Amino acid sequence: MQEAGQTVNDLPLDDLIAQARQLVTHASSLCVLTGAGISAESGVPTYRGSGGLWRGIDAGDVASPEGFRCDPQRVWQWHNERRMALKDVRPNAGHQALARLQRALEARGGRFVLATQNVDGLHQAAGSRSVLELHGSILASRCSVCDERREIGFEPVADLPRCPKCGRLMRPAIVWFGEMLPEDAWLAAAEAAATGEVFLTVGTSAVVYPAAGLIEIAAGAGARTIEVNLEPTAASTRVGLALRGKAGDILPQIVE
Ligand code: BV8
Ligand code: ZN
Repeated sequence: MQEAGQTVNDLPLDDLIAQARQLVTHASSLCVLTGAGISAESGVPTYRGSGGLWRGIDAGDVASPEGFRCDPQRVWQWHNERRMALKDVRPNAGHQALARLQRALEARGGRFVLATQNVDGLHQAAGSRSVLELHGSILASRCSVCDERREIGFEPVADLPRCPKCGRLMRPAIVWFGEMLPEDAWLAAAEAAATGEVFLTVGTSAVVYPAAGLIEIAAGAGARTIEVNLEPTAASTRVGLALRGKAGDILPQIVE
């Protein structure tokens, strides 16, 4: 039990996992937000941690509309390299635990919503269904002008792919800084966070908005909130249970 002055998060990790398991397995509605940390154990680099994707380069150059306008070749090259690096990457135990959790919860008539900031498609590869891709997908391209969209998978694309419909430049189907999130995905995620009984955030530093705002929406609506992350995040003081460790270790214990 907690000593005086201690918070629940000072309890041993096993106790916290037991409490999280209790909440998650009895929830009738659960909303999950994931970030790059859940794919780290699959070998996909995160953005801000050590070895992060954005170490040494300015995100604005390769993850903003201005960067694309300024040097589309460089942006496509950077995305081609990321996609080809994803070719041999597999979902890990963390992705698989969330896919199992969705099946179990839905089998007993519960409501499960998974919103991810990741663009790597690993939740879908693990069997998760109806994944809300808040920041789009690196495995697709879309026209920079019309609504044409093409799945491109892991294959390299021509230097500067052109839209088959209107001839303009195709771009990665990713949400860049300063761009709106896909409205349907965002609204579904915000509604799930506002109405869910339990909210679980996994592997995100919680610094990018509006995605990180889902944690506040859930907490503000009275949901029980749980964080699974390797290190403290901008949301750690806002959640009820903060579990420190690897998603691939902790999630299977919560879901088992
Ligand atoms: C918008 C492209 C405007 C995809 C990305 C000032 C204050 C507040 C907000 C703003 C501001 N100035 C501008 C803004 C808005 C801006 C924003 O939030 N900026 C932040 C950085 C300050 N947001 C936007 O621009 C968004 N759009 O606001 O629209 C608007 C409004 C109205 C009308 C018109 C327009 C768009 C945001 C999307 C940007 N796109 N990337 C790509 O290239 O991949 S963001 C980028 O960060 C990725 O998408 C990524 O998903 C996202 C979040 O990163 P994380 O997933 O959290 O990854 P990170 O590396 O940071 O953390 C990983 C964590 O995992 C770490 O904590 C680590 O400890 C942990 N971990 C590691 N290993 C493990 C682990 N945990 C568990 N297990 C492990 N094994
Ligand atoms: Zn077009």
